[in-house]
Amino acid sequence: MFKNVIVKDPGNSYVNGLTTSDLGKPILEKLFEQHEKYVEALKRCGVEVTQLQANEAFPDSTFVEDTAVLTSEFAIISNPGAEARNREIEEIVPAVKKFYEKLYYIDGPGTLDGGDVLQAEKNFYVGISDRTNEEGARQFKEIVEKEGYEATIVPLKEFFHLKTGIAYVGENRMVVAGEFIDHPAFESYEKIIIPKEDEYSANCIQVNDYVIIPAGYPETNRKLNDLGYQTIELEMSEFRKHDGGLSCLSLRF
Ligand code: CIR
Repeated sequence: MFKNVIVKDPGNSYVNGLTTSDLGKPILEKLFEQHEKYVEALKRCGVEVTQLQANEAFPDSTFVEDTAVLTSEFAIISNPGAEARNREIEEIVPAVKKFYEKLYYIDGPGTLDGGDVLQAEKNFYVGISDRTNEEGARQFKEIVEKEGYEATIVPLKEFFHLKTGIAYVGENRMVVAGEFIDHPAFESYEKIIIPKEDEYSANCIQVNDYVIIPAGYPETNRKLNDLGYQTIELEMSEFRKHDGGLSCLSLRF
């Protein structure tokens, strides 16, 4: 069960953030409304929400997931791989320290974005991407192994972050898309396969009794409902314009 989440409001500078998509300029009014609905959905899942204020100096800082990896016992502060985002950790450290005594850090030259880390019970999967380098993944693996977890390093071929294309929804089940559908690292899991046209919905989050999914993917919704999951659908258009998904907007612990 998750008891807490940390989120951070998006600011007006969000429009100046990083993106690889050609989906157009984010509309701030819609962005703020979508973020509010996200926070409401988390509260409905029964978690306590720590809501950090927007920081206009860091346009992408609403994507808090990239700044840390939080487990039930310890926290790892990441070292975000995009230069423009690296100092986002300065405001996350004090927020995380309110909950954790045991903090680890990924140090340069290692880089790691939390979006490249997937936890499934006692197993971690760490993507090597444009943001997470081998040294960052190695440091992460060393830390979690010391803490009694296993870690598998997964070099990415196409996805932006590891969790762009995969989610763990409990009960040994993964939601998988693209390069992860047949990936040997995930072969021991039962899989909910997401086809190319619905790929964005592979980034969903299980929070206690619910799975939160992006709106507009009835097939993904149906697959989850058929397996007995209760779902909450959320509009994500303005986050998607800047390569963001549901998992990116919170740290859940
Ligand atoms: C970035 O390029 O860093 C942001 N515009 C999007 C980050 C998305 N985060 C994630 O997938 N964990």
